[in-house]
Amino acid sequence: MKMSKGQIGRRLLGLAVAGTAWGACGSAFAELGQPAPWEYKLQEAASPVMENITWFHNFLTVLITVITVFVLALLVMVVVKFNAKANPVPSRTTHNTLIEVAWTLVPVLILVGIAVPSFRLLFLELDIPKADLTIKATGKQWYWSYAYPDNGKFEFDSLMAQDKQPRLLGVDNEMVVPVNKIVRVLTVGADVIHSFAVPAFGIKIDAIPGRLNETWFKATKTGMFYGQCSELCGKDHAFMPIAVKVVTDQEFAAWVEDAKKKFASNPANSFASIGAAAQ
Ligand SMILES: [Cu+2]
Repeated sequence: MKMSKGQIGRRLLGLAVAGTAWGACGSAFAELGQPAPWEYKLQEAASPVMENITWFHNFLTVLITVITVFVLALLVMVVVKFNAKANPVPSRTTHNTLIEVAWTLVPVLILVGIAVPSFRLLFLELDIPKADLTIKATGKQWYWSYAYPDNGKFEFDSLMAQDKQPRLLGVDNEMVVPVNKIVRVLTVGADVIHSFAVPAFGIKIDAIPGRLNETWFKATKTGMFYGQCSELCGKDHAFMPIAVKVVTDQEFAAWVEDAKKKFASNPANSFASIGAAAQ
């Protein structure tokens, strides 16, 4: 079937409109703590670190857009004004001190402007504040185990639950944390390298066998927040989600009491009972 120019134009216009509509859907369906269909932006921030990451990302996006448009404009100007037809007798100018100083200094200043907030963000992520509680996340093939050494030394496994929503992110036992408290997360790998990542909190840290890594987050909103193992760790790498439930202080205290009983029979907790027996 041959299309006229008008038909092709209308088809292209239709595609552009559809693309814009998808884009709009992405933001319309954006949900806190989990991915949304056609989402193209970062997940909504639920921690100070993620708020900073989002700001830095937006800042860089604006900056590179301005630079790219500026360079494109210069190129278009050169093509139009200085081609052989429009400019048959080229200028023989070889140096211009002012412009040479400018095109050296301006990029340096831009890089300094990027470096300052970049380092500030790095320090925010890596300089771990005094923690209100510590949770140890152990990556295993292919699920996570969470230990609460500050709250009764219990540990439990968190496996993906097929029947739970959101699909491939729901788990049987969520990691539970109190809202507005600084949580220190220790990560370790039991077998191979995994990676503990929760986008809404802006954390992603490798869980390596024989090495304890640490990071932190302060969840500023209650609700469910999902992440995934982010280091290719074997055949079920895609099926070891991370689900973090952020609750109030009272709810957290109640959960700790329940969890101590519920997970008492977990063989992983034997270290606690051995410790008690030795005393
Ligand atoms: Cu993994």
